Amino acid sequence: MTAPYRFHAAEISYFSAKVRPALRAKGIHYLEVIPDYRGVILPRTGYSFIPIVITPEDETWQDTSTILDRLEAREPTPALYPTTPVQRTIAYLLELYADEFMLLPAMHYRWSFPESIAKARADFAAMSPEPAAATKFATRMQGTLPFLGITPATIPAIEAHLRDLLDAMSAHFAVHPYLLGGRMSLADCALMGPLYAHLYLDAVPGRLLRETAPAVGNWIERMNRPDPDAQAAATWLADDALAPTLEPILRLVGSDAVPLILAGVAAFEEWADGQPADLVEPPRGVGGHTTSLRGIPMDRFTSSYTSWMVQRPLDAYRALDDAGRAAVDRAVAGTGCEALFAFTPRHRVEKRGFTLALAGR
Ligand SMILES: N[C@@H](CCC(=O)N[C@@H](CS)C(=O)NCC(=O)O)C(=O)O
Repeated sequence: MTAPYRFHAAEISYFSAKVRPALRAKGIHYLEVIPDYRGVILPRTGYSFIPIVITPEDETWQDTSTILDRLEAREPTPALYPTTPVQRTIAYLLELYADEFMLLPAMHYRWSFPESIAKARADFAAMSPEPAAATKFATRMQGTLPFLGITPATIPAIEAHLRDLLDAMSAHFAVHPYLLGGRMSLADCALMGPLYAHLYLDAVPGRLLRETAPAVGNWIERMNRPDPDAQAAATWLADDALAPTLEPILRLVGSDAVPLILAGVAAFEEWADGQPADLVEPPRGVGGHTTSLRGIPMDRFTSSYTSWMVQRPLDAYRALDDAGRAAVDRAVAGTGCEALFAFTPRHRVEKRGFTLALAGR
């Protein structure tokens, strides 16, 4: 038997929750271990992010999008990435939404309510041999709320978005077990980050989910315990179709998330325009910008990483032939998601090792 993959991850970690169902659905021989920051993660990546995956050949994978891309290439069955134009592009779009926008309700519901805060702090402390370090980390996470745009003024819009999403997902899961039909995809995996690791496990939103959206709870449990044989035998909807019940979800993405994400990318591009030609590695945060959610102004820090994430659905869309792009255009018509596919970035961001760099420099 070959050595197992080693997955440095945590149950209450957003991005760990995105990768875990993929490892399980593919029936991969892996061990989930408590993150070893000092001994493994920092020396191998230069960063303190989880999750990371160490392969049987001792390669280090960091960043869940990269991890899932590589896992799909090495362990293709059951596939998580559709190969048909509409389903493939929508899977990347929902990954972008889950990773970038859903941080708002996930971080709000974890860090705005005393009951949630107390549980999250205790959960962090339990994960760490150094309770003082866990407390420091929790305080730092709590402190990021205003930088993400989570303030008393914007909270009602963030909460309204989540309620609408839970309603739309409940209606969808009443008909289909997964977002694209009969089996899980990249889109389901990505949405497990906010919906499982934060909203299901945290005290206050955990009650909201269980009381108002049991079908979402059932999807979460299914996602975390997939049967690889059943996944391999199941299919996404035939003929590259999207379920009619997915459309309300795409409308929420298009009306609330796409404008907010594009405002962040526009601010990054403006920053990048003004940088000297020898500036290669953008910092993670490059100042701030103002956007809005449901008509409420929102100030946020400008993240270089958002530009990298936006490229994923855009690259998938641009790789299609004319007929494929036309099919995607028809699928998103009227949802607001058209604005994303119409966007052409001036700056391309790429990964060099584990670090982001401005392409061509
Ligand atoms: N884009 C990265 C994000 C990873 C990430 O932000 N992980 C969180 C835990 S869910 C973390 O380690 N945060 C530490 C920090 O922000 O210092 C990915 O997809 O893996």
